[in-house]
This record gives sequence, structure tokens and C-alpha cells, in this order.
Amino acid sequence: MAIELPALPYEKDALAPHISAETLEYHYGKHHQGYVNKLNAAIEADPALAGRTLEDLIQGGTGGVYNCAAQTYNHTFYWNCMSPNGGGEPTGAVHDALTANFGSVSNFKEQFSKSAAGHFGSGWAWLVKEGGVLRLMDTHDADCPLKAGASPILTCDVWEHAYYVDYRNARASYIDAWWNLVNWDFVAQNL
Ligand code: MN3
Repeated sequence: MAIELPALPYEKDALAPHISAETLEYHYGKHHQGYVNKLNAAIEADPALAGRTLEDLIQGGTGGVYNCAAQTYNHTFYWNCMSPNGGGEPTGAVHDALTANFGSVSNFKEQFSKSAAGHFGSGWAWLVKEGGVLRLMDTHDADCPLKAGASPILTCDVWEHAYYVDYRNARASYIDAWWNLVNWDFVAQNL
């Protein structure tokens, strides 16, 4: 049973002008698809990996299998963290949880942006839940919070391939624009 690339939850041009169709063409169509293809090639080559869930391949996988499983999961999670109707301010349970854990929503946004912009090299900025507490995490390369036993709540991909077409080297500008897309309804589901 092969791992499938889930459909994007919106059209490729739906996140413009913040993230262009060209970026999604490559980021989803080439990078994300590439991780899925490599993972399936590894599964095909090793009968011990057959029939295992993506989460199980992340938890128990090592080396290239772990990297490709984590990148497959991370990207699907990232697409769901954005919506053409996203942005604005969170309300209800998300507002309350961010205020309880970070003092205020604006303080959370400021700390998350700082973590994402300051991450050295390729990786991911996350809001995670661990032991009932919300906290920031940044992971290097493919690394996924599930491996560390934390539950992902929100993520921003800070690999250059996520923003280089639209923002060149200006990662901070990409992060500023990304807030206009954040799908707070998805965040609420993850709490
Ligand atoms: Mn990426």
C-alpha cells in the first residue's frame, strides 16, 4: 500500500499574492511529491516497511525513511495551516489558549515570527502542544515534532523553497505575508 500525496486543500493560485501559484507548482508539485515518491521507493525496497502508517514511519523510521516520511507529513500539515480565507485574529478557544500560554495573541505572533525568521538554515517553525502546554519549537531539515512526542498545532515552512520564488532571500517578508493566510479553524481543530 503506497503513501499518497493528498490533494491541496485549495487551488494553486488561491494563496496569491502572499504565496504564488508558481511557488505551489514547485513546492507542492515537485518538492512534496518528491518526498512521497522517495518514501514509496523505500517502502517498495523494504518489505518490513509495507503497510505502516505515515505516523508509524515517522515514529519508528530512521535515516532517509524518517526524513521522507516526516517531510510528507510536515508539508501536508503546512498546506492545512493556510487558507485563502485565513489570516486575521484568532477567536474563541485559540485566542484563549494563546493568551494563556504567551500573554497575548500579539506576543505569540511576535515570538513565532522571531523563531521562524531566526531559524538557521532549512527547517520548520512550530506551535506544539506538550503535556497540555502550548510552546514554540523549531526543527531542522525534515525533523517533525511527532518524533519528540509533541503534537503539532501550527507550522511555517522556512526552507528556502517555500519563499525564494516570491521573496528571494527575504524570509521575514514571507513570514509577515504568511500570517495573512493562517487557517485559525485548522489550529482550533489541533488544540
Ligand atoms: Mn517545504
